Amino acid sequence: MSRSLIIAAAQMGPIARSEPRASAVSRMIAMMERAAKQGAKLVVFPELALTTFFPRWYMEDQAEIDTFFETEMPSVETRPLFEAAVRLGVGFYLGYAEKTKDGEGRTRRFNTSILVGPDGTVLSTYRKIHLPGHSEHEPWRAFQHLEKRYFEGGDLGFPVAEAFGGRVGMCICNDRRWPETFRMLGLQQAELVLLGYNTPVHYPPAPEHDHLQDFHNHLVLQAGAYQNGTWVVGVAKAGREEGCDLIGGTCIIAPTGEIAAKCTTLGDEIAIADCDLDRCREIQDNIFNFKVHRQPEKYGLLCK
Ligand code: ING
Repeated sequence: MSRSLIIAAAQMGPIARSEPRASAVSRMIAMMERAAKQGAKLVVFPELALTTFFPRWYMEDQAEIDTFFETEMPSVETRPLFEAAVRLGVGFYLGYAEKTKDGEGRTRRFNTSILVGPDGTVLSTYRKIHLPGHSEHEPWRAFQHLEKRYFEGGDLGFPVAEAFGGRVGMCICNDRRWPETFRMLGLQQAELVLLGYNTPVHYPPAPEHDHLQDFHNHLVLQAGAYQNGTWVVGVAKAGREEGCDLIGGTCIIAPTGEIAAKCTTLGDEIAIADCDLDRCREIQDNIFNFKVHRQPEKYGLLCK
């Protein structure tokens, strides 16, 4: 019996700055219900899926910035999503801005994702490690990208959890561009890597690459999948959000690097694939059999 898992990538169109979390949550529940009708057991939502992508603005008032963060999960507004998951017997990946207190009572802020089981429990938490953009106001840019200002770098490493019958890892947006992300998960035998992203078409430091954003998105997802023999699900917050065009390109990639399913719009849309986790063996036991072929003693520079 193969370990097949029907997965839905649930792309979201724009979320307006004024859009209440309840609205984003009801959009997600609608997609979760459609996915469940098609047999999906796991639904993947985008990065920062509860609000508009607020790092595009320079803000100084911490109280205003904090309106985009969640201080509990689930919260009153997100509980309906957890309840829908239990009702439908479906798990999900959710990206959101996490505001929390650490052991010493200090306030911490992360760009976070969670993996939630069909019983509504949080199975795994990840905090974004590669924060792109800048930390000071740069008015020359058409829009800001202040993730380095509003978030701290993740402190949970790259966890892989036993879930949904396989080994499931997570990352977030810019993480996908770094081969180290996928290799850290691959070295833990990940069979499924879930990630959400908010990727503007326009990249102010190199506008000559704007036309390559969709190509680079699939390039890194397909490479990450193939070079580590894992399924990869990449889910966009897409479309023109508060005047900023975000790419779509939501897709499910097989361990061979092939695109198994993808979205074709820039709105709320699900793409579904039947993911046989045993197919990871085709790659992990052969071309990328790390034990047999990998030469870590030659890679010292990688961790300098
Ligand atoms: N967004 C973008 C990403 O890495 C970016 C930032 C855009 C980097 C375009 C390079 C080019 O997809 C987030 N949220 O990381």
